[in-house]
Amino acid sequence: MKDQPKAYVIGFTGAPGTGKSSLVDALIASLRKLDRFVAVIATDPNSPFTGGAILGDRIRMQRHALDPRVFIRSMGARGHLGGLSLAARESIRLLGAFGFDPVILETVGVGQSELEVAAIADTTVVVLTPNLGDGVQMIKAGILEIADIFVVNKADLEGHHRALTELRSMLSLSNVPGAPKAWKPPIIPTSATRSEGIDELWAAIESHRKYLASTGRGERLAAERLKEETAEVAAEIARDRVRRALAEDPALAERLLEEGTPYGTAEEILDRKR
Ligand SMILES: Nc1nc2c(ncn2[C@@H]2O[C@H](COP(=O)(O)OP(=O)(O)OP(=O)(O)O)[C@@H](O)[C@H]2O)c(=O)[nH]1
Ligand SMILES: [Mg+2]
Repeated sequence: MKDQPKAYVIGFTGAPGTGKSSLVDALIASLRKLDRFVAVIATDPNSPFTGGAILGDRIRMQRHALDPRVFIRSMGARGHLGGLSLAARESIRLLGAFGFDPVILETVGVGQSELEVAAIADTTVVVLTPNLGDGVQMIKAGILEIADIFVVNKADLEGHHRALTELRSMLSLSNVPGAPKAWKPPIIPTSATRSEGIDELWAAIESHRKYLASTGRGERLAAERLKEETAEVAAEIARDRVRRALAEDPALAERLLEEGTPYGTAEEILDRKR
């Protein structure tokens, strides 16, 4: 495991249409100039299949489609063991082993999905736009804690300056007293469609990566993640065993219905020798 090449994982999250795919597309172009092999996994937690918005994502990154050193795939939520995050983590490991670095994860920030991205990514980029309506909502939803970097995209649109100012003041207000945080999430203005601010964004990602490496925080987080993933996989395996046992053993299922003892029955099934 220690000898396996491991991809650095960058998560992009933000409200629908903030420009995540456009930013990733611009970033891929910069990274290809550095001769990096880049992989992108676009996930849509709302979609059972890979279509709809995700199709738009693929089109947005079309110009890289024929480059063998760029890997772009979409994932829907259903049909994966334990849902999206387990499937994404397994894919990231494989892509890392194949020499892709970084792996970029794009997820629409709705509900829990941005928290899932943050749990997987080494660096989480939260994308906002001058229409800070969505910004304020995101911040209410606890996005503040998960952002390692804020991007205010669509710098070419009116209201961008105000959006930056608002976000800055929101961030300074939210500074709760106590130990100062070692990492202060920078705010990067970008225009994805004009490819502006992309180098600054990459520089911010690099400096976050260096921060994680130099403080040992990256290693601690990776260890925590591996443990948590193992627990999630174990839960999935257990769930599967219990479902199968109940389906294959009508007597057991009947006894469960009579006695109404889910805990006891679950333990009984998991205690069985396989
Ligand atoms: N003016 C302007 N428009 C942009 C910019 N970046 C993206 N857009 C446009 O915003 C729209 C949405 O861009 P996407 O990159 O698909 O946004 P997204 O966040 O990936 O969207 P979802 O995946 O559907 O959540 C497209 O029409 C883009 O052309 C920008 O910097 N400036
Ligand atoms: Mg997109």
